[in-house]
Amino acid sequence: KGDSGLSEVNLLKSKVSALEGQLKALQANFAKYQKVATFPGGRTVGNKVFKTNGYEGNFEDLKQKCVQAGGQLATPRNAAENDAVQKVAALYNKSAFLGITDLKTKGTFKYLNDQPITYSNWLQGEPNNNQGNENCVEIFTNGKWNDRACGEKRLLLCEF
Ligand code: 289
Ligand code: CA
Repeated sequence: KGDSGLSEVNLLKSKVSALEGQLKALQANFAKYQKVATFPGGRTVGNKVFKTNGYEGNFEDLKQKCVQAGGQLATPRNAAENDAVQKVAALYNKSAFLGITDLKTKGTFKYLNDQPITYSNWLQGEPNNNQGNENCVEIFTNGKWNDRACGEKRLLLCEF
């Protein structure tokens, strides 16, 4: 029993060592794919990836395209995430629609999961619901937000 206990420990040691090697290889490969995902139109904040492919469309079109790709429209939830989205928009010199609307609850902007927003970066004087027809949110290349008609065409910017 004593000997077999020792060989069991040695077996486990060699398994742990093999797993450590595999983890190291996986981490290196993950770092490579993070570079792929963010070159050139992407940014990461923590585990979130913000990415554009340069496409432009109206809100519904963009929303659908992000979901189809396995993500959702970019939804910055704090200043760091807003900075990342702003940098991608600035790279393409185009405003993008965010995953925020007041389509269901006029005057109260919500995330696409129907929760009220907990972070915003409105331009001074916004949201103003110009002509009573602005239920979507665009982010300008300077990072500020404006409510805008959902039928306008803006840059596709998804988060994953
Ligand atoms: O159609 C109105 C928009 O073009 C924008 O016009 C002005 O910049 C401001 O009134 C904005 O709030 C508005 O979204
Ligand atoms: Ca507006």
